[in-house]
Amino acid sequence: MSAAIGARFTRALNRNSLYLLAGATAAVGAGVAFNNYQNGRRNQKQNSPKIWGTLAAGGAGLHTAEVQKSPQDYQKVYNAIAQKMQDEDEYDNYIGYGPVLVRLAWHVSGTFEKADNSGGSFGGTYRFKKEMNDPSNKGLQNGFDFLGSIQKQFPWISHGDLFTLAGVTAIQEMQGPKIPWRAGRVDQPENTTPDNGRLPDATKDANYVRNFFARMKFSDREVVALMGAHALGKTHLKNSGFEGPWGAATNSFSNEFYNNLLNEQWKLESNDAGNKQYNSKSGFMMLPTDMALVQDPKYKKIVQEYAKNQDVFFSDFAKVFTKLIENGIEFPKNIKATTFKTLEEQQ
Ligand code: FMI
Repeated sequence: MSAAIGARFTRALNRNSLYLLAGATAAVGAGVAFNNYQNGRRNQKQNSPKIWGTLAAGGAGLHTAEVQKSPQDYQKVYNAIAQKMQDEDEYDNYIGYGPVLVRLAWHVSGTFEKADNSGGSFGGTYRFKKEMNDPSNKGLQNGFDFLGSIQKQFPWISHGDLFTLAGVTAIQEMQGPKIPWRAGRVDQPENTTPDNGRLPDATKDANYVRNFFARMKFSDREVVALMGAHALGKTHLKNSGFEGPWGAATNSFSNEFYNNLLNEQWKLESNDAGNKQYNSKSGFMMLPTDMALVQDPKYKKIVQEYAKNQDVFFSDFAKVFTKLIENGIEFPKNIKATTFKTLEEQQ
């Protein structure tokens, strides 16, 4: 198939699935609740996965991705984000925007609920007030505002694609692993915005972490790999009620988080907001959920492995981050992953 015919085929598929998705939205608008949470718990009676089941071209209720642009177009978006990260490197006392963009990609994806495939990165619903104002999302507005000019420059990109592509860009530009990325998320209307309360609570223990991430189909190994992103950035009292960085290299992606977990002398202390966090003499901190990864023997084994071997961590992280940002989405075979070149590689 020539590229031109391929592109036409994609567009035909797009219209079709758009129509189907519009049908779903209408059904939801007509009062068929599929998205009803109370205190973070699903109301099973109102679960109506059948609606989604009848919709998607392929899988059981998954959103079907659509794509209209070439890998070169997405590389241009990557470059614009990467360049802006360099130009505005003074953000957060010269940590830069990388960490907050990674956290944004995670939080827009972390609302996914496998019971009915609601939430997740597909619909780009973080752009709506309800999700933006979720107390768990405090501070992420900075990442959203950073992306405003990029969205203006590339008005064709969906919010879900932009948020996830920004996370991938940030990881790669901070010397992290290559993360092959697939396009095709489609903006969904406001009434599909997931309720607040779907993101995890940082004050909890290993069992809580395990159960929480099981909701999104993540194994122990995947949870430990994901949490390694806490090598990046810092906690901010005004956002989360915690304070301090997890390590020294706050804008360089590495396995430092695991080494610090194992090697620092940790002391449980109350911070200025009255929340308990672990502090070390080096000025680093750990959340209770981070410390759970060395308190639980199964998690600890994996922490030790990643501390010893950064390559294994990088390879596992790339896979699990892709899974996180693609949860709930079905990608037709014609949508291929793009592996972006870093700005440095293009010089
Ligand atoms: Fe983390 N995070 N995170 N985090 N995160 C941050 C900052 C932060 C939690 C809590 C938490 C993941 C998982 C989880 C990431 C990346 C990732 C903060 C401080 C808190 C309290 C926010 C602030 O500004 O005060 C958990 C325990 C509960 C939600 C949790 O499960 C995952 C999976 C990732 C990505 C893979 C990054 C990069 C940051 C730094 C943000 C910044 O602005 O510096």
